[in-house]
Amino acid sequence: QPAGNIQVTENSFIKKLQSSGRRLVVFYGSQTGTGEEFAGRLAKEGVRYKMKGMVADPEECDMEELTQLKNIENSLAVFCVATYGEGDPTDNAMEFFEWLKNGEPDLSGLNYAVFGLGNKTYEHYNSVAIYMDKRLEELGATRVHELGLGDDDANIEDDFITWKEKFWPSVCSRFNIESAGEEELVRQFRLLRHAPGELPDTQVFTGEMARLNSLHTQRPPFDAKNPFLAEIKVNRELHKGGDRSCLHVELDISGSKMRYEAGDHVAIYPTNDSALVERLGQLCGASLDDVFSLINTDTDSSKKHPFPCPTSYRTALSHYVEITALPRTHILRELAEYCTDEEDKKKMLLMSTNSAEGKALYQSFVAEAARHVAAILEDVPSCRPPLDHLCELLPRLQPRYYSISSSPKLHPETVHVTAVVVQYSTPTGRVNKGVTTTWLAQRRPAPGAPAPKVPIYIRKSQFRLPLQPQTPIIMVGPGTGLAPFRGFLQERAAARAAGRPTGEALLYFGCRHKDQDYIYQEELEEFERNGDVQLKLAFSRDQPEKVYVTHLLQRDLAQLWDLLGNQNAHFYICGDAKNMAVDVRNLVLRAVRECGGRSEAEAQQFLKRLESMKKYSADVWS
Ligand code: FMN
Repeated sequence: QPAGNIQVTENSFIKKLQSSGRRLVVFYGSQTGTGEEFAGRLAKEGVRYKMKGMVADPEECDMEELTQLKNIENSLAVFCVATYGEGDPTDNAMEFFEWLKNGEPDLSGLNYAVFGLGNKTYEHYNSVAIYMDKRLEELGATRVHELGLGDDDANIEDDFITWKEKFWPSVCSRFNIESAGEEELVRQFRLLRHAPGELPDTQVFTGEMARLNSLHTQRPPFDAKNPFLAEIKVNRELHKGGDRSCLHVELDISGSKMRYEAGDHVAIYPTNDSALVERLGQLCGASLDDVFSLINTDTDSSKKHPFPCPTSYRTALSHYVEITALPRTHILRELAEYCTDEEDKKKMLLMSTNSAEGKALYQSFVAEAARHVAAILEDVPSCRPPLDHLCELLPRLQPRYYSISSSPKLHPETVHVTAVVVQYSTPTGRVNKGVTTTWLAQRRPAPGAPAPKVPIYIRKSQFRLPLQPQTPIIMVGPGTGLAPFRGFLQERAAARAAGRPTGEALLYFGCRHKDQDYIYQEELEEFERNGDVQLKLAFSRDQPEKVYVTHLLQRDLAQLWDLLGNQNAHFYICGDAKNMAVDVRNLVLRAVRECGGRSEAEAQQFLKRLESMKKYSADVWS
C-alpha cells in the first residue's frame, strides 16, 4: 500500500509499482510500436536483475509523480522515446515532453536512463531522446546509464541490444545487485479458448480498433481508434507502361464529418493477404476460425490484451498483427523453444544472440533474404509454435500514412491517394508484397457491385501552403512525392479561378520515362497551360546519362535564391527517399551561399529561420 509521504492520483504509476512490489518503470514514446516493444522487453528482462519492471504510457500516467519516485527505494525510470517530423516527440509523449521543457520540476533523487529511437537520414536525428537525457539531468535527476541512440536506417534492433547489454551492468552496479538470474522466458499473455458458440457473434472482434461493432455502427468523431469506413469511388492505374504499378484512389468521406486540407495525410488500415494468413494457420496447425482471448498475466498493466479480444485467429492475423515484417531477434529467441530439431534450435538461438556470428546469420538468413515469419517457419521446418504465442509476439499491424493528393477546394467529399504498389522478388524466390498497396490494388469498384470500403482517418500535418496565394512556392516532388503538390496546385488553380492573384509556382518532378511513369501528365500540363505552374521535369532514364530533380535544381540556383531571398517564397520537398531530401537541402544551402553571398554559417542560419517560420518544409518517408 502507498506510503504516507507519497501522493497518489488516479493515474498513479507509483501506486501500481508499490502495490506489485516493483521499482522499475519503463515509459515509451512511440508512434508505430517500436519504442513500445523495446520498453516491454526491458521491463520483462528486469526480472533477471531483481528489478521487476512495468511498462507505462506517459499519456496515461500522472508524470508529475516522477518528482516522488525517489520515495520508492532503488527505483529507476527508463524512457524509450522516438523522434518524429522536425524533431518532435510522438503523440503519446507530447504532454510529458512539454512538461519537461517548460516546467521546473525538482527531479533530484530520480534515477533514469534514456534510449532513443530515430533515423539518421532525418535532420533532427533522435533529438527528443537527446534533449530528454540532458534535461532530466538539468532538473536534478541521476543518469544511471549513458544515453543510447537507435538508428532505424541501419539496424535499430542491434543498437538496442548493444545498449541494453551495457545498461544492465550499470543498473546492477548502481543498485548493488550482485548477479543476474537465469534468462527466463515467460509469456506476457495467457491463452483463453472460447468454445464454439460460447460467445454471441456480437461480442467477438472482427477488425475493430477499439469499440465492438464500430465498423458496422459508425459514429463520428473518426480517429485512430475509430476509423471511418470509406468507399473507394475510383481506383485506377496511373502508369502507362513499365512493370511497376501506381494507383490513383479516391476515397469517399461524405457524411463522415471529417475535414482535410491540402498537405494532410490519410491513414489507411490494411488487411493482410489472405493467402499468407492461411499459410500461417497451416504452419502452426491452427483452425483460423477458433475464437480466443490473450489476457495479460500482469494484472497491473493497463494493457489487458495485445489487441482487441476475444477474436478469431483469422481476424487477428488479418487485422491486428504484422505478418509481413521481418521478425526481430527477440521473436526468434522465443520461437527457438518450439524447434524439435536440435540443429534448427541452435540456428534460431544463434541468430538471436548478439555475437558476430549470430548477427551475420541474422543478416543473411532474415534481413538479406527478406524472410517474414511464414518464410522462416517454412525454412526452419521443425519450428512449430502455437499460433496464440505467435500472435502475442508479432508487432501490431499499423495503419499506413499517405500524403493526400487532392484539395478540398476541388474535392470536398473525396480524399485522393497516389501510391506505388510495392512488390519484389526475394533471394529465396518468394514474392514479398507491400501490405496496403497490394490490398488496395485488389479493391476496384465494379458496376453493380457494392463499393469496396477501407478504414481510414485523417491526420493533420504541418505541410501547408502559404496563407496568401500570391506568395511564390517551390515544390520538389519526384515520383509519388508529387502527391501533396497535386493538392497544392488544385488549391492554387481554385484561387486563381476565384479571381485572386497567385504567385509563381515551380514544380520539380522526376520519374524514369516520360511515356511510362509520368503520373498525372495531362493534369500537370493543363495547370501549366493555365499559368498555375512552371514544370521542371527530369526523366532519369530517357537519355544515356541519368537526370534527377537535383540536377535541375543545381542548374537553377540563381532563380532559387531570387525566390527565397528576395521574394519570400516557400519551399517544399516530398518524396520517398530521405537522401534526396538531404541532397536538396544542401543545394538550397549552396544557392544561399553562392548566389546570396552568405557564409556557410550564415546560410545554415538562413535556412533554420525559414524552417522555423514554416517556409521550408519536408514531407518524406522511407
Ligand atoms: N527519426 C529521427 O531521428 N528524427 C526525425 O525527425 C524523424 N522523423 C520521422 C518522421 C516519419 C514520418 C517517420 C516514419 C519516422 C521518423 N523518424 C525520425 C524515425 C523514427 O523515429 C524511427 O523509425 C523510430 O524507430 C520509430 O519508433 P516507433 O515505432 O516507436 O514510433
